[in-house]
Amino acid sequence: MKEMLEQIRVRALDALDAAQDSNELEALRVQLLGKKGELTAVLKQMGGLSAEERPVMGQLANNVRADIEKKLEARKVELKAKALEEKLKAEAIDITIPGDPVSLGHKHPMNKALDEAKEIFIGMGFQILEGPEVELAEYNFTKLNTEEGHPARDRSDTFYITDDDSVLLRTQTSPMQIRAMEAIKNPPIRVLAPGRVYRKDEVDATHSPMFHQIEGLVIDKGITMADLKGTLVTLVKSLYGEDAVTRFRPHHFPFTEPSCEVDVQCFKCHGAGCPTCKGEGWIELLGAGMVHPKVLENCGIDPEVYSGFAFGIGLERMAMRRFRISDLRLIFENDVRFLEQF
Ligand code: 2NL
Repeated sequence: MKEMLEQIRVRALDALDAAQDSNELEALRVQLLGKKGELTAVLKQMGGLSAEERPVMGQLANNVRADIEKKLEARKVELKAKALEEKLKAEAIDITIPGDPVSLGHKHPMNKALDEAKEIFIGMGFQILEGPEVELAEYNFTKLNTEEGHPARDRSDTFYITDDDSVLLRTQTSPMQIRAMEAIKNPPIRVLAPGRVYRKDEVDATHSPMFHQIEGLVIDKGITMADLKGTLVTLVKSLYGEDAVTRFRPHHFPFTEPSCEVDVQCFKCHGAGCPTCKGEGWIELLGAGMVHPKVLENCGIDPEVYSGFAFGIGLERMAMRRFRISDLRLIFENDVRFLEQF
C-alpha cells in the first residue's frame, strides 16, 4: 500500500505539472481526490490493515493528499496568470499602425461670405434677424410701398402660394425688417436680415430662382444719407481693403427715397476697364436708400420724428466676387471637386 500511495503521489504531481489549463486541472482534481478518485480507492483498503500499520498509512495518505492539494493550488495560480498573459497578448493594440483617414468637411463658400458680412455688421452694432420664407404679400410688398398693381408684384416674377396672391415665397428679406419695426416701436433699430429669397428667373450664369440676400436697416432720430454712406463705405473697405474706392449712383426703389446703387472701383484695373469689370471700371455691389416715409408710417413709426436707411446685397454675387467664381450654377450644384477649392 505504501508503494501505491508513493506511486499516486509521483504520478499526480507529474500530471499536475503537465496540465495545460484550468479544465485539465479540474479533471485531475476529480480523478485524484474525488469520491471515486484513486486516493479514495486506496483509503477504502485501509480496513484490511493491521492496527500498527493503519495510523502509519493514514498519516502517509494524508501527506500525499496534502501534497497533491498544495500542487493543485500552485498550478491553479500559475495557469491563471498564464491565461491572463495570453489574453492580454491576443488583445494587444498596435498603436503604431496608422489610423483610417477622417475626411473633414468645411463651410460652403456661400456661408463663408455670409459669415464675413455678418461679422462686419455685428461689429457696427447690428442685430441678426431670421424669419419665414413663406410670407404675406402684405409684408413682402404692400407695407414696403409696393401697392397692388405695381409691376414688381407681377405673377410672372413672384411665386405665389395662394390663388388670391396674398401668400408668397418672399422676394426679398425686407418683410423681417418690417416685422422688426412693428415690434420695436421705439428706435434705435439696427438689424441685418440674411436669408433665402425667390424670384421667377430662368437659370443662367448669373440668375437662379432661389438666391440669398442680406438686407440691413437702421432707424433712429436724425439718421441721414451721411450715415448710409459711412456704413456702406465701411462695408466696402472691410471687404476690399482700406484704399477701395466707392461710388454712389442715383437709382429708384419704391421703398426708399432717395435711392442709390453702390459700386466699388474695379480692384483689378482701378477704373480703366478690364474683363473683371466688363470694361466698366466699376463693379455693382448693392442697392440702398433712405427709408420711404410711407414705409415708416406703415409700421407705426412717425416719419416726423424718425428717419432711417436700408440696403440690400445679393449674397451669391458677393461670394462670386470674393472667390472669383464665374458661374452662379456652380454654387448650387455642390460638386465636391468645386467646393474643395474654398
Ligand atoms: C437691391 C436693393 C434694397 C432695401 C433693399 C428696405 C427695407 C425696408 C425699408 C426700405 Cl424694411 N428698404 N430694403 C432698400 C434699398 C435697396 O435692395 O438691389 N437688393 C439686391
